Amino acid sequence: MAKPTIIEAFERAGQGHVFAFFDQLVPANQQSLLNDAAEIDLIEIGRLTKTLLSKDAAAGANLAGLAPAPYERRPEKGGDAKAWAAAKTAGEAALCAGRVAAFTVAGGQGTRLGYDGPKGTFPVTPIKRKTLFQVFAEKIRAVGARYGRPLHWFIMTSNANHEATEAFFVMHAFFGLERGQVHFFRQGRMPAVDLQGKILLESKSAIAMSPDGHGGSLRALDRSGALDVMAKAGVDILSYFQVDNPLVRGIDPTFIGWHVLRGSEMSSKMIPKAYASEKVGHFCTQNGQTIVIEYSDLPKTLQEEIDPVTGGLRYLAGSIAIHIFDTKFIRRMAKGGEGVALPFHRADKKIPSIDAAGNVVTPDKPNGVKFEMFVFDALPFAKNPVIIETLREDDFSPVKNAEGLDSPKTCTEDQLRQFVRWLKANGASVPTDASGLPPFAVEVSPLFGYDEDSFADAWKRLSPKPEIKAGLYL
Ligand code: UD2
Repeated sequence: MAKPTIIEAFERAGQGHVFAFFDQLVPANQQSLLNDAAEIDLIEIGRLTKTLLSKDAAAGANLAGLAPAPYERRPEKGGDAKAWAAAKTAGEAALCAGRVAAFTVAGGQGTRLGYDGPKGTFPVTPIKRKTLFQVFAEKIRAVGARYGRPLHWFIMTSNANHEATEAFFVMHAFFGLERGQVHFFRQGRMPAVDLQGKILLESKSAIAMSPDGHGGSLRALDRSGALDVMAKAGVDILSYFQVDNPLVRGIDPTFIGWHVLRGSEMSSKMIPKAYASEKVGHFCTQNGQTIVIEYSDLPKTLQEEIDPVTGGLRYLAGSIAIHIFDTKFIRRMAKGGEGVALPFHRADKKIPSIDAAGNVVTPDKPNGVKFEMFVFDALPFAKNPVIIETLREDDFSPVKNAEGLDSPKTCTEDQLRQFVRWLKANGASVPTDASGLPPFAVEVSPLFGYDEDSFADAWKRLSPKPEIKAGLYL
């Protein structure tokens, strides 16, 4: 049999070892190895190993001319109240016109949480133990009902969790959403390489492949046909959020309105960092462009630098991974072209693999490199990017770790505080401690109220008002 051309291409690229065991494999395994190989862009891998594995790459982020990025302050913090009100009106109009869809990136592995299964299937609410996916689904349903236009919801999965994610939605009848409104697609994969740039094998018949990062969502949205679905449905505004954050206002009219009124191609929310080393990205400017520098790339001195005018942190604006995209911008980024591409970041990892003799290697220190794209790296390519301030307590309480910071416990408590804030703002009396936490659990379904406005409306209609006590579920 003639040698498949793909094997020759790998040999020419210095990656012929990938097929070292090919002749020993049964035909089905040969095919699956060829399929893995077909996903790989050898030119891209060649470029990445040259640039990211070089000594210069270890120098870290370029900090020349870096400054904190400007952002729109909230009205109560000195921002322009009229502009915020106008944004809300514009955002509501976009929702009524059916221009908005929701987008959740859910391709991550959830390793830090130690949870086996798609992260979106993790239960988070205090009483009903609704999963992350159910919370988002109910918010999206409720927004659609409020503005009279059901929203499409796009969910990016990975090879590892795609089937399980779809099956979960089927099992739960799509949480009351129309089946045709929920769209799943897989993100792309990248091969891991060893420290010399050689592609690693997971087994004799499989390449060590891993998800290409949430930045891969832009090309996956294009490749999967999701952008075409949006175009057909008249959607040009895509609201992006992460699967780990049940507090997020996934669809926020005011944020949408800022995006629309500014003619922005990509907009982002910031929160003031709680402390200097908080693990969020930093909104900065450099050479007239807006960029995000990840916490791990910003030197400690800059993370801790004090602004002489405000007396607070100079690099205050934390990125909580909430963005809005113009769909034409996504298409442009996905197509790429001269100088238009998200960069890859290098992550050194312990990668289970086989060696040249075919023996299994279980490394105890990083033996290879994974390549990932970050979605916030699209910001410098966007026209008129706008960053708005949001309140942490209304937008951000992720579940990342099994214990301690950003854990199921802190997230449950933040949900409780939010429910109680809404109740109190509408005249109910609820005992709380100094942090706003009640001594018992209550829960508000997103279908009752998903933000302060929708809650206030539903509460007004409620007669008689219920007693606020342990176990109350609205
Ligand atoms: C991310 C941001 C950080 C901050 C924080 C807020 C990066 C590099 N850092 O940190 O700046 O905004 O979130 O919570 O993004 N995902 C995929 N496919 C992938 C990788 C990730 O879909 O290949 C999804 C994942 O399912 C999750 C989200 O992206 O929804 C964030 O992933 P993460 O947990 O790796 O991000 P983290 O916490 O390091």
